[in-house]
Amino acid sequence: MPQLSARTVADLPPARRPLVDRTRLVPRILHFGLGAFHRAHQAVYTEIGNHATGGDWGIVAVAPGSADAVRRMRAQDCFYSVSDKAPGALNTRVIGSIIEVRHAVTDSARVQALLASANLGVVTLTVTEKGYARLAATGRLDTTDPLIAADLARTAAGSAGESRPGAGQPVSVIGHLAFGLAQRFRTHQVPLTIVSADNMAGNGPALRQVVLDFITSSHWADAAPLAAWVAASAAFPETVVDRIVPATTDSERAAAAAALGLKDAMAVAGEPYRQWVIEDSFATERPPWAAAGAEFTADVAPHALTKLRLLNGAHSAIAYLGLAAGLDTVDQAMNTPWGPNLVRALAAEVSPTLPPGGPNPVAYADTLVARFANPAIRHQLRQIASDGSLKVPERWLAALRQLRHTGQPVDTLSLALAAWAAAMRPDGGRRDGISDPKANEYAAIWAGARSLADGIGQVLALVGAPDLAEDAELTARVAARMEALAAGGTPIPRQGNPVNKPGSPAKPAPDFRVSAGQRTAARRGHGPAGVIHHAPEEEK
Ligand code: CS2
Repeated sequence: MPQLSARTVADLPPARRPLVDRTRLVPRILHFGLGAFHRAHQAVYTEIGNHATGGDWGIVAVAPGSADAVRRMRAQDCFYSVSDKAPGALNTRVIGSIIEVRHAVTDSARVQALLASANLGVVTLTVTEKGYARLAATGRLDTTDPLIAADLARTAAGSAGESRPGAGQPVSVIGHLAFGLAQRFRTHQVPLTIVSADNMAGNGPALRQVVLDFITSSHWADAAPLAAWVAASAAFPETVVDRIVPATTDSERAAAAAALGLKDAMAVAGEPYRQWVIEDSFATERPPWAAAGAEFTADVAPHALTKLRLLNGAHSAIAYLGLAAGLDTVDQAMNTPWGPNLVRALAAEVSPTLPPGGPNPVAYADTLVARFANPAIRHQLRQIASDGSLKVPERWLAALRQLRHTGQPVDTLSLALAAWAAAMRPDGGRRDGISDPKANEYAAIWAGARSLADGIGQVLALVGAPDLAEDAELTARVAARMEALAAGGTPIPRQGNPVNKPGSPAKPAPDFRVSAGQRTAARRGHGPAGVIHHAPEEEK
């Protein structure tokens, strides 16, 4: 079978071909993170927006980690397909909005040249929480992170506050942004808009902070005026992105090939749903994303916190509880009695922490139940369970802190924390395939913990929540949940669950335990869960 490429794409039927003629696009967006999520989200918005408006916004996508995706994209002239997977229906189309791919390390000079170019107005990022190199406790830049430390050392290469060409090009994402902004400041001073599309509360301000921290920690003689210019002239809008796009499986690549009649090593598949809410605070012209359905708004926080605490929060809870129950994918968990109940119980529990102006939490949870149950999407629990040390604080701990301050119930979050803490123990059972930058620290904690509650406290302190670590009632409660889980089951909390009408006697909650029969039923009709062929991509 021939491979997807500039030559073969021309022979596809119109319904499978890109919407936009690639030759009219120019590099106007630089994107960090070449993972499945970007390819199925921002690249699609850009494609549809260009089509709707006649725009010429081309994306240069930079892979921060492995160069493997760069090679595979280049082999097919940067074309790849996106399959929308509704239950029982598959729609596959080639996307052409990525016009060039680069590797952050080996193509650093080209990435810097683009960042310095006055024609480039927008930078976007999907580099996962890890890519920001933030300190867990403060959110400030971790200047001891090896990539950051090396890039900071490179700022000493030029004596007069300049990064001489070739004297030391940056390799980290934050280093690239700071070096690029420095070049703009020292030349034309055209502003730049830098858009984080990662799952962090206040992702725009968080990014702004680490970029400014890099500049003020640099050896550049002009660091102070540069920082002042960045603070005044660069925009870091907050955004919330949403689309469930698991790592592509071999069977999804095969389905894409069958639909196209062409091999596509970079095929992605996701749910049909997509959403993008963007703070309307650009320093430069906006790409035509609104024409593709993105919503520009003054206040993103209610949307962002709802998505983070309900969707991502439920995802992580399902991941750790589902793995403990012997399941593999999110839709399997939604096929158990406890899956939908967990989503609704969590939504009810955290809803008091959400600012007004966002979606209705009960309706939102109902939508989540349907999205998570999509049998065409086999989202591996292990993928979601990875990097919990960075995800859990964003998804659960901020809400937990608020609820503890106001003395409100935290039963569901306690259960979720117990499943997470248990999964991070060296004897945590089905841990294979779960990666976490703090894995060694977890192992050391559990090797020396005096008790379960002590271990939980240490884990909470490790991920930046020393206040919660000192909450003895909380750690005791989580420890009790861990014991119940180890004993084979614990109920999903009933309290606050919207399935129980106010005033009516609480319905008995389904038992969390999943019997072998239920597990078989949950998996029925799915066949093997799908093999992740390539190592999970570093970028989401
Ligand atoms: C997931 C997210 O992998 C994960 O941790 O929770 O990637 C989730 O699928 C997306 O944020 C949905 O928009």
